[in-house]
Amino acid sequence: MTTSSGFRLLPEYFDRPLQQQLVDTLRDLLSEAPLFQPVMPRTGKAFSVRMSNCGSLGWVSDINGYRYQANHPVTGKPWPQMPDVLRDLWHDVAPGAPEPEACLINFYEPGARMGLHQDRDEEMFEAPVVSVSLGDTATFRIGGQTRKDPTRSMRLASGDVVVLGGETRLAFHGIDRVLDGTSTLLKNGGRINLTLRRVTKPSQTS
Ligand code: MD3
Ligand code: FE
Repeated sequence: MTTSSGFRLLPEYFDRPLQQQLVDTLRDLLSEAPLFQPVMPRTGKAFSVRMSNCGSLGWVSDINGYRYQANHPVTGKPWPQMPDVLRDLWHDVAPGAPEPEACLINFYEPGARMGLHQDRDEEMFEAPVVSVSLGDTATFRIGGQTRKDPTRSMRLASGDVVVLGGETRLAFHGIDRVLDGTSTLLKNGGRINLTLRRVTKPSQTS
């Protein structure tokens, strides 16, 4: 098992027709596994982002904490399968990494944001996180491994893929804002972000 290779931005990895196909695929998927409203552990304060997942595991946040689980928190059903187009992306940009288990689907309405945080609910950090942006452009902020490290800002546009491996895997990051009217992909505006992850340590074989 290999991996790592810091931060990679692949601008417009998906061209417009493929973005449209992805949105169509996501529409079907979200009818099976509807967006839910996550809340912060302890405080119960709602996120401004709504979420769903596909793959064998999904990330959820509720009053009790953050965790990965096999079932949708509202319907109780298993998450839908990860579409082939996302598996193919993973194999292309994370060759040699164990198979992805979770794809978190974040939906940002105009005005939604995501505060600076680290992603550390997974059991392994050797595999990268792979992100796909669809719809309106977002201002993305990324810093270092501690909250006080300096941050830089960049734009993520529709079709862009980001691969976060190596030391950037544990970097603080967030979405400052979604820029209204910057894409025509989603009829009612807003932004979708997909994050593909390996959650569990692969079992030793051979
Ligand atoms: C940098 N999502 O779901 S994607 C998240 O656009 C999340 O919805 C943002 O942060 C979004 O946890 C950012 C780009 C991204 C994803 C994972 C990272 C950047 C990352 C993990 C480590 C460092
Ligand atoms: Fe994150």
